[in-house]
Amino acid sequence: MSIAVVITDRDTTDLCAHLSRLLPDVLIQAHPNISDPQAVRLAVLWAHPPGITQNMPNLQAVTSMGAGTDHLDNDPQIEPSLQRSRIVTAVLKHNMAQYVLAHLLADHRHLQDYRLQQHQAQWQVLEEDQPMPTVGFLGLGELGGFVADQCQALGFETLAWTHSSQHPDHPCVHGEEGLKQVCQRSDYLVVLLPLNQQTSGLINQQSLSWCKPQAMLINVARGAHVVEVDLLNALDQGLIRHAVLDVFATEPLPAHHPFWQHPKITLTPHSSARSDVGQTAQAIAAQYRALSAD
Ligand code: OXD
Repeated sequence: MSIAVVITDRDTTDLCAHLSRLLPDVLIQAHPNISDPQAVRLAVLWAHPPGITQNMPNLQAVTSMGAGTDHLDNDPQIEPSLQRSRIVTAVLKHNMAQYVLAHLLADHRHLQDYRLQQHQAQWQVLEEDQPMPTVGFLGLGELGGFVADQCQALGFETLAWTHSSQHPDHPCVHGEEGLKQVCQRSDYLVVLLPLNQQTSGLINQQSLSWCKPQAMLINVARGAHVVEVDLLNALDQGLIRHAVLDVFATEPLPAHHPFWQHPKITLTPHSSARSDVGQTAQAIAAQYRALSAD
């Protein structure tokens, strides 16, 4: 019995070593050295070559190494009969909340402006006595819900656009009218949706035109949620004030992409919420043990 670790965008030596310690009787095979594909019962996939599971005839389950599962959904050769899961560790959730709050608080508390004032030896309070801003969430799943909780704990108002679910602490709206409401009411609009046919291109000319001119967009989901040219136009026309982007249609972001130099864009290299190796290995081992117990 074996686990295949098919993760192509980072070194997996540590992860495999952790797994071997947790599951000493299980053969851990790391891509591209999968010498016994027949033995594989669980495949851990991230940025995997599509079709890779085709030659694992005894595969029972696939799991995404992260929160997103679009790479599983987009691989038509993953048999529908296979169990699918994902790995959302506590570290991943904390990192995501830290990332969103770091940008939100830096903006809300004028950190950049105070830094400029400091250079000019200027003493001026920028905070005004105003209601706390509203953070709108597109998507309120495991990650969105956690980040929304942290925002609320710091006094921000929250509002969420969900498919149909309600939440005890965060008001939720649905459908096109709901999307319009969230865009219209949010000072910060956080995208934390799964990527699928319904959500691809959701941040487009129309939804951006519903936003407040002072709104900040924070996309930590997938690049394909945003129609890039529409975002550039919206920023240039002042439909929104700023965009914080951690994910892009093409990653790494090509060297000549207009996002790099845009004064109203802050970007990071898909670094918002990485998980740690220890917790990831524990989660994979638990999924494997559950399979073997079936
Ligand atoms: C994830 C990611 O889906 O890091 O976990 O993008």
